Amino acid sequence: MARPKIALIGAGQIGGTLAHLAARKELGDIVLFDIPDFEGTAKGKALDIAQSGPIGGFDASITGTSDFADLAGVDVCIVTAGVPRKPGMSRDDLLGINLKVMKSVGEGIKKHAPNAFVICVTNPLDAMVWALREFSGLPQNKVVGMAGVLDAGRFQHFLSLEFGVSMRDVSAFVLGGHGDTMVPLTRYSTVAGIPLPDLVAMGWTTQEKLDAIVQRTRDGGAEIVGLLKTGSAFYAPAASAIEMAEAYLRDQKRLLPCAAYVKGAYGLDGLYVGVPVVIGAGGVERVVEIKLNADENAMFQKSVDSVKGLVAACKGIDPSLA
Ligand code: A3D
Repeated sequence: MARPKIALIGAGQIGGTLAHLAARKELGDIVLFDIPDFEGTAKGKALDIAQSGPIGGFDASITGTSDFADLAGVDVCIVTAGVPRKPGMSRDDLLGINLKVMKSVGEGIKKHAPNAFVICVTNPLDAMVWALREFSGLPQNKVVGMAGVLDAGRFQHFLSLEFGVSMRDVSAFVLGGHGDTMVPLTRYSTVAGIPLPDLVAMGWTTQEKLDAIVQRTRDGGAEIVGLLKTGSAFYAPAASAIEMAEAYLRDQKRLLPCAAYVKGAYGLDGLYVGVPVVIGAGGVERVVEIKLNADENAMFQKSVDSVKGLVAACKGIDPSLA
């Protein structure tokens, strides 16, 4: 059987890290794609990673290109093409420029990789994954956005610091859009199965500290943008997208928070937003609808409204989406 083929659209900070992680995990052969001006970057990173194979003990074909035709036969496509934030910018400030990028990439995928499972990472995430799906015309269950795995990872990390326990024993649950309105769900987040509200009652932390951790999670991306000054986070975003790609390629049936197309569940009538989903060989195989209490539902609805606003803005910019 042929090895899976993975295309990474955008050979920047996340794209390069994705290529390295995918190669180290031997997920398949890798094509790193960028625009013609950055074809050298794609080819250079591909060559550099390939040369680390004999040292790191992995084997994969890794090539760089700016030709969409090289996407033929791709099984998984991870899209990071576009521009990242600079200090002081919100993710939503990227909308106009990255929408044009989604159009070019979506049309390329439609023509050359129509059978791929597509994971979008480009911001503002929930609107860009919707636009990418529209431009590519792929089935909704084959196009998904990465945000929740990263947001949950950030939440888990901060919780493990607060409790002084291994990150492995912390499980976190987030819902909603990727942005200031994301909804970290403390009730469904646990340390070795003990829900966070119980840990507050047990005196492991206080509600105030927990609230501060929730806020730091929401601001997790901005904290890193402020430190880096020249771009945004890329190691953890890449690791998160690889986890989703692996779930699909290895039919793992992982239950992961992703920006998925929701129609019917959560009272939504066709919107990409962060919800728990099962990812396996069928792509997004199931949207998991959990019961929300009144407070959680209010936060989720706020997030949904903000995503709807961004989708409307996309339609305003590009009439072909209306
Ligand atoms: P960066 O290092 O600038 O890489 C982006 C690459 O995309 C560059 O190499 C560009 O040349 C390339 N590019 C631009 N236009 C096109 C095009 N039309 N076709 C193909 N390639 C193109 O950015 P990055 O890797 O740090 O971030 C990439 C994106 O991910 C940005 O939009 C970030 O905001 C976003 N991001 C999302 C998250 C989420 O959790 C959702 C986290 C971190 C970053």
